[in-house]
Amino acid sequence: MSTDGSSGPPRVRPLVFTLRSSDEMIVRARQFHDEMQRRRTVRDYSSTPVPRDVVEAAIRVAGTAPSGANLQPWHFVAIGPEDRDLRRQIREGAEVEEREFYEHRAPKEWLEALAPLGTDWRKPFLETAPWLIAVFVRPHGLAADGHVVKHYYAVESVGIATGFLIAALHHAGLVTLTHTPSPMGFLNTLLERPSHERPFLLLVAGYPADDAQVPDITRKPLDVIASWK
Ligand code: IYR
Repeated sequence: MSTDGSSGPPRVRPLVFTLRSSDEMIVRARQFHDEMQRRRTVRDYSSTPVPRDVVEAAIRVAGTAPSGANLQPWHFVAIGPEDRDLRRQIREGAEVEEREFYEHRAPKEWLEALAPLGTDWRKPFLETAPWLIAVFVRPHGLAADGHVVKHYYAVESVGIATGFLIAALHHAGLVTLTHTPSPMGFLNTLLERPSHERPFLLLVAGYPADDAQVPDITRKPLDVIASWK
Protein backbone atom coordinates (compact mmCIF):
# COMPACT_ATOMS: atom_id res chain seq x y z
CA MET A 1 0.00 0.00 0.00
CA SER A 2 1.41 3.42 -0.84
CA THR A 3 1.05 6.47 1.38
CA ASP A 4 -2.02 7.73 -0.47
CA GLY A 5 -3.81 4.52 0.38
CA SER A 6 -3.80 3.09 -3.14
CA SER A 7 -2.25 -0.31 -3.87
CA GLY A 8 -0.17 -1.47 -6.80
CA PRO A 9 3.41 -0.57 -7.71
CA PRO A 10 4.64 2.76 -6.36
CA ARG A 11 4.68 5.67 -8.77
CA VAL A 12 8.22 6.75 -9.54
CA ARG A 13 9.97 9.54 -11.37
CA PRO A 14 13.59 10.24 -12.29
CA LEU A 15 15.80 11.51 -9.47
CA VAL A 16 17.10 15.06 -9.82
CA PHE A 17 20.74 14.80 -8.71
CA THR A 18 23.85 16.93 -9.19
CA LEU A 19 27.02 14.87 -9.49
CA ARG A 20 30.02 16.66 -7.94
CA SER A 21 33.73 15.87 -7.99
CA SER A 22 35.45 14.71 -4.80
CA ASP A 23 37.32 18.01 -4.58
CA GLU A 24 34.14 20.02 -4.91
CA MET A 25 32.41 17.88 -2.30
CA ILE A 26 35.23 18.32 0.19
CA VAL A 27 35.14 22.09 -0.26
CA ARG A 28 31.36 22.19 0.09
CA ALA A 29 31.33 19.90 3.13
CA ARG A 30 33.97 22.01 4.87
CA GLN A 31 32.25 25.26 3.99
CA PHE A 32 29.02 23.90 5.41
CA HIS A 33 30.77 22.84 8.59
CA ASP A 34 32.34 26.28 8.82
CA GLU A 35 28.90 27.83 8.59
CA MET A 36 27.27 25.43 11.02
CA GLN A 37 30.00 25.60 13.61
CA ARG A 38 29.17 29.30 13.98
CA ARG A 39 25.64 28.48 15.08
CA ARG A 40 25.06 29.24 18.72
CA THR A 41 21.99 28.95 20.85
CA VAL A 42 21.16 32.53 21.83
CA ARG A 43 19.02 33.77 24.72
CA ASP A 44 19.43 37.55 24.29
CA TYR A 45 17.24 38.86 21.48
CA SER A 46 16.70 42.16 19.71
CA SER A 47 13.11 43.04 18.85
CA THR A 48 14.18 44.06 15.31
CA PRO A 49 11.57 42.66 12.92
CA VAL A 50 12.37 39.73 10.64
CA PRO A 51 10.33 39.35 7.43
CA ARG A 52 7.76 36.59 7.52
CA ASP A 53 9.14 35.35 4.16
CA VAL A 54 12.35 34.24 5.90
CA VAL A 55 10.43 32.17 8.43
CA GLU A 56 8.19 30.84 5.70
CA ALA A 57 11.17 29.64 3.64
CA ALA A 58 12.75 28.05 6.72
CA ILE A 59 9.55 26.15 7.53
CA ARG A 60 9.47 24.98 3.91
CA VAL A 61 12.99 23.63 4.47
CA ALA A 62 11.79 21.79 7.60
CA GLY A 63 9.04 20.29 5.48
CA THR A 64 11.64 18.68 3.20
CA ALA A 65 12.89 16.44 6.04
CA PRO A 66 12.67 12.68 5.66
CA SER A 67 9.93 11.10 7.74
CA GLY A 68 8.62 7.64 8.59
CA ALA A 69 6.67 6.36 5.56
CA ASN A 70 6.76 9.98 4.30
CA LEU A 71 3.83 10.76 6.57
CA GLN A 72 5.33 14.14 7.57
CA PRO A 73 4.06 14.03 11.15
CA TRP A 74 4.73 17.67 11.97
CA HIS A 75 2.94 20.94 12.36
CA PHE A 76 4.57 24.34 12.80
CA VAL A 77 2.82 27.35 14.32
CA ALA A 78 4.68 30.58 13.53
CA ILE A 79 3.92 33.39 15.94
CA GLY A 80 4.99 36.85 14.80
CA PRO A 81 5.41 39.94 16.95
CA GLU A 82 1.99 41.51 16.34
CA ASP A 83 -0.21 39.59 18.73
CA ARG A 84 1.29 40.96 21.94
CA ASP A 85 -1.42 39.42 24.04
CA LEU A 86 -0.68 35.94 22.74
CA ARG A 87 3.03 36.53 23.25
CA ARG A 88 2.46 37.54 26.85
CA GLN A 89 0.30 34.48 27.45
CA ILE A 90 2.93 32.17 25.98
CA ARG A 91 5.60 33.75 28.17
CA GLU A 92 3.38 33.49 31.24
CA GLY A 93 2.53 29.85 30.46
CA ALA A 94 6.20 28.96 30.00
CA GLU A 95 7.36 30.86 33.07
CA VAL A 96 4.79 29.18 35.33
CA GLU A 97 6.15 25.75 34.31
CA GLU A 98 9.77 26.83 34.29
CA ARG A 99 9.55 28.40 37.73
CA GLU A 100 8.16 25.15 39.05
CA PHE A 101 10.93 23.26 37.26
CA TYR A 102 13.81 25.40 38.52
CA GLU A 103 12.46 25.85 42.04
CA HIS A 104 10.96 22.42 42.76
CA ARG A 105 10.82 19.78 40.04
CA ALA A 106 14.37 19.66 38.70
CA PRO A 107 16.69 17.25 40.50
CA LYS A 108 19.92 18.80 41.80
CA GLU A 109 21.92 16.88 39.21
CA TRP A 110 19.89 18.43 36.37
CA LEU A 111 20.35 21.95 37.73
CA GLU A 112 24.08 21.30 37.99
CA ALA A 113 24.17 20.21 34.34
CA LEU A 114 22.38 23.44 33.36
CA ALA A 115 24.60 25.72 35.49
CA PRO A 116 27.19 26.37 32.71
CA LEU A 117 24.37 27.66 30.49
CA GLY A 118 23.18 30.22 33.03
CA THR A 119 19.50 29.51 32.39
CA ASP A 120 16.70 30.26 34.84
CA TRP A 121 12.88 30.41 34.83
CA ARG A 122 12.69 33.89 33.34
CA LYS A 123 11.95 33.80 29.60
CA PRO A 124 11.77 37.43 28.41
CA PHE A 125 12.85 36.38 24.90
CA LEU A 126 9.39 34.86 24.43
CA GLU A 127 8.12 38.44 24.16
CA THR A 128 11.21 40.16 22.72
CA ALA A 129 12.18 37.97 19.76
CA PRO A 130 10.22 38.66 16.56
CA TRP A 131 9.30 35.02 15.89
CA LEU A 132 8.41 31.93 17.86
CA ILE A 133 7.85 28.68 16.01
CA ALA A 134 5.99 26.06 18.00
CA VAL A 135 6.75 22.61 16.64
CA PHE A 136 4.12 19.90 17.15
CA VAL A 137 4.34 16.13 16.68
CA ARG A 138 1.32 14.36 15.24
CA PRO A 139 1.51 10.72 16.43
CA HIS A 140 -1.31 9.98 14.02
CA GLY A 141 -3.15 11.72 11.22
CA LEU A 142 -6.51 11.49 9.54
CA ALA A 143 -7.00 10.06 6.06
CA ALA A 144 -9.34 11.76 3.58
CA ASP A 145 -12.07 9.26 4.56
CA GLY A 146 -11.63 10.15 8.24
CA HIS A 147 -9.87 7.00 9.41
CA VAL A 148 -6.89 7.28 11.72
CA VAL A 149 -3.46 6.80 10.11
CA LYS A 150 -0.62 5.87 12.44
CA HIS A 151 2.55 7.91 12.00
CA TYR A 152 5.74 5.85 12.25
CA TYR A 153 8.86 7.25 13.94
CA ALA A 154 6.95 10.47 14.51
CA VAL A 155 9.29 11.87 17.18
CA GLU A 156 12.43 10.99 15.22
CA SER A 157 10.96 12.57 12.08
CA VAL A 158 10.03 15.79 13.86
CA GLY A 159 13.49 15.90 15.45
CA ILE A 160 15.07 15.75 12.00
CA ALA A 161 12.68 18.40 10.64
CA THR A 162 13.48 20.66 13.58
CA GLY A 163 17.19 20.26 12.85
CA PHE A 164 16.54 21.34 9.28
CA LEU A 165 14.54 24.32 10.58
CA ILE A 166 17.32 25.45 12.91
CA ALA A 167 19.92 25.06 10.16
CA ALA A 168 17.74 27.00 7.70
CA LEU A 169 17.21 29.91 10.10
CA HIS A 170 20.92 29.99 10.88
CA HIS A 171 21.76 29.89 7.16
CA ALA A 172 19.37 32.78 6.56
CA GLY A 173 21.25 34.88 9.12
CA LEU A 174 19.20 34.54 12.29
CA VAL A 175 19.86 33.07 15.70
CA THR A 176 17.63 30.59 17.48
CA LEU A 177 16.90 29.04 20.84
CA THR A 178 15.43 25.58 21.24
CA HIS A 179 13.20 26.18 24.21
CA THR A 180 11.48 23.30 25.98
CA PRO A 181 9.15 24.54 28.68
CA SER A 182 8.00 21.40 30.44
CA PRO A 183 5.22 20.40 30.35
CA MET A 184 4.15 22.30 27.22
CA GLY A 185 0.45 21.46 27.15
CA PHE A 186 -0.41 25.16 27.51
CA LEU A 187 0.70 25.57 23.88
CA ASN A 188 -2.15 23.38 22.63
CA THR A 189 -4.63 25.65 24.38
CA LEU A 190 -3.07 28.98 23.41
CA LEU A 191 -2.35 27.96 19.82
CA GLU A 192 -5.62 26.06 19.37
CA ARG A 193 -4.01 22.79 18.34
CA PRO A 194 -5.88 19.50 18.76
CA SER A 195 -5.11 17.43 21.85
CA HIS A 196 -3.61 14.56 19.81
CA GLU A 197 -0.82 16.89 18.65
CA ARG A 198 2.04 17.01 21.12
CA PRO A 199 4.18 20.14 21.50
CA PHE A 200 7.76 19.15 20.64
CA LEU A 201 9.57 22.40 21.29
CA LEU A 202 9.29 26.13 20.98
CA LEU A 203 11.88 27.63 18.66
CA VAL A 204 12.75 31.28 19.27
CA ALA A 205 14.17 33.11 16.23
CA GLY A 206 15.42 36.60 15.53
CA TYR A 207 18.46 38.84 15.65
CA PRO A 208 20.73 38.73 18.69
CA ALA A 209 20.66 41.73 21.03
CA ASP A 210 23.63 44.08 20.50
CA ASP A 211 25.14 42.95 23.78
CA ALA A 212 24.21 39.27 23.40
CA GLN A 213 26.48 36.87 25.23
CA VAL A 214 26.70 33.12 24.95
CA PRO A 215 28.10 30.54 27.34
CA ASP A 216 31.80 29.84 26.85
CA ILE A 217 31.34 26.17 26.06
CA THR A 218 32.96 23.85 23.52
CA ARG A 219 31.89 21.09 21.17
CA LYS A 220 33.20 17.57 21.43
CA PRO A 221 35.94 16.88 18.87
CA LEU A 222 35.49 14.46 15.98
CA ASP A 223 37.51 11.66 17.55
CA VAL A 224 35.15 11.68 20.51
CA ILE A 225 31.86 11.89 18.61
CA ALA A 226 32.81 9.45 15.82
CA SER A 227 34.65 6.20 15.33
CA TRP A 228 35.59 4.55 12.05
CA LYS A 229 35.70 0.91 11.00
N1 IYR B 1 13.36 23.81 30.00
C1 IYR B 1 14.21 24.61 30.86
C2 IYR B 1 15.40 23.87 31.35
C3 IYR B 1 16.42 23.51 30.36
C4 IYR B 1 16.68 22.17 30.14
C5 IYR B 1 17.68 21.80 29.29
I1 IYR B 1 18.11 19.86 29.08
C6 IYR B 1 18.43 22.79 28.62
O1 IYR B 1 19.44 22.41 27.74
C7 IYR B 1 18.19 24.12 28.84
C8 IYR B 1 17.14 24.46 29.71
C9 IYR B 1 14.55 25.94 30.18
O2 IYR B 1 14.23 26.12 29.00
O3 IYR B 1 15.14 26.79 30.83
